[in-house]
Amino acid sequence: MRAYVGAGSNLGDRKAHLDGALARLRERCPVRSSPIYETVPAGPVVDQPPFLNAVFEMDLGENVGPRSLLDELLALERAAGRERQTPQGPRTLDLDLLFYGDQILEEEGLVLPHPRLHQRAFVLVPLADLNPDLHHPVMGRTVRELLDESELEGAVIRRWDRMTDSATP
Ligand code: PH2
Ligand code: MG
Ligand code: MG
Repeated sequence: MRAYVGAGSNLGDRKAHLDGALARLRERCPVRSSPIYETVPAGPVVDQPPFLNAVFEMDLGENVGPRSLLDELLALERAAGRERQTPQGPRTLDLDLLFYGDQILEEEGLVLPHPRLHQRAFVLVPLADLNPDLHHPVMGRTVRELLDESELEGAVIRRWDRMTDSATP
């Protein structure tokens, strides 16, 4: 079972927050990371610092279930000192479950695939680095097609970590 996680940070040591989350996730299963990008804040809160964003591809092996994976992600956010104040506002660490296999789900607090991912360059660009042929089961498009066809927010400013070996597990 494969899951994709969108990671973002725009408070404190942004790179350390992403690296820390990746290290913790790798304690449970193999994880591939996209490159890290610096991105323009998207959404209603315009006046906030730029984000670092990446996407993680988790090879879960067993089917732990999307709810239990989400709980683990939220625990990592809390461990990074995340405080929930302004919705879509600044945060030390944001870990969004983007895809859980090809499951489609609409529950309280958990919608799969993530309901805004197809509008966000800061998700689609790193996702395309990992798997451009990944199929979005609701949009009926691959990640590459979504990236090429859609009007996107959250533009990528630059690659942040050209020097690291982030594509290897
Ligand atoms: N996350 C948000 C709102 N806006 N913008 C960028 N560039 N990157 C994010 O991760 C992000 C955002 C809410 O989670
Ligand atoms: Mg988010
Ligand atoms: Mg979130």
